[in-house]
Amino acid sequence: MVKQLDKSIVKAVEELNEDKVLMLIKKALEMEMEMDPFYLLNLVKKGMDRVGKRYENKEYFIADLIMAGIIFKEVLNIIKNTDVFKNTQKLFMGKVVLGTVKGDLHDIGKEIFKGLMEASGFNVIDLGVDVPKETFVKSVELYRPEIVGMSSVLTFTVDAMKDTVDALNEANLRKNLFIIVGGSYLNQELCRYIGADYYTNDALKGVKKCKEWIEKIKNKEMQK
Ligand code: B12
Repeated sequence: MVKQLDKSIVKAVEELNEDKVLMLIKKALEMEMEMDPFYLLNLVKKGMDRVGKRYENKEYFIADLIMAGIIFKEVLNIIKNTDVFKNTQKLFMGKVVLGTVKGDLHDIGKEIFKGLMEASGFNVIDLGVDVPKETFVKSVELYRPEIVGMSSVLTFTVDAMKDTVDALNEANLRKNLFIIVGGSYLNQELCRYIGADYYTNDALKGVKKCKEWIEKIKNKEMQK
């Protein structure tokens, strides 16, 4: 039953059948015990990857990518009402400056990371999409966050990430600042090239790493 529902969700996303996707997601959430919101997000992501493949194969066009984006945002709106995205313990962990880098308009991954960080008690300063390095630098000067998060899913915007890290270094803002980058194409080698502290293709892993960083800073301060 559950496996069938999994397949139906991935397929409905791939076919860009908005009504069916939303109906199935609501149905899956009602089955609480069996479907956790993360698992559901991953199913939708799987469907999105297939949309991407169809776009590469020229079966789908830009309008279809736009539709895929709309569907994912609607799913996210539903899932954001679940406990996974709520700061139920009213924690305050620290500040994060977050944005999708210059040249890139994709924001779904960023929104997922933002929602999860807020649920974990972080104050997220969201700079939006297509964010120039200068805006990152100014925001770090202004808000003094413990973490900078950058998102990019277009391979050709990797240099925008590198340039942003370089600009933060040049502005002498790197001390005690953890830089985390996220995006589907990133890997260890690119992370080194960019000069970030950590990369991930998984928002949840990113949140875990950010929490570890905050713990590290707190421990350091206690030892002073
Ligand atoms: C929807 C979509 C769009 C929508 C985006 C809508 C929106 N609001 O975001 C629109 C229509 C705008 C779009 C436009 C384009 N797109 Co597009 N798009 C997609 C699609 C289908 C889904 C992307 C997505 O949201 N995935 C789901 C999210 C959840 O995944 P994610 O972003 O990877 O995020 C996860 C992790 O990476 C991580 N993460 C992400 N960011 C961060 C940040 C931090 C700090 C952390 C810790 C983690 C983290 O967490 C997330 C969940 O775990 C992909 C295909 C695909 N396979 O991804 C193509 C894709 C990314 N697009 C592509 C292309 C080519 C384009 C265009 C250039 C098309 C064109 N000719 O105009 C334009 C570029 C516009 C621009 N300048 O940005 C290519 C990129 C290829 C490449 N080599 O770079 C892809 C891969 C399609 C393909 N297979 O060809 N697109």
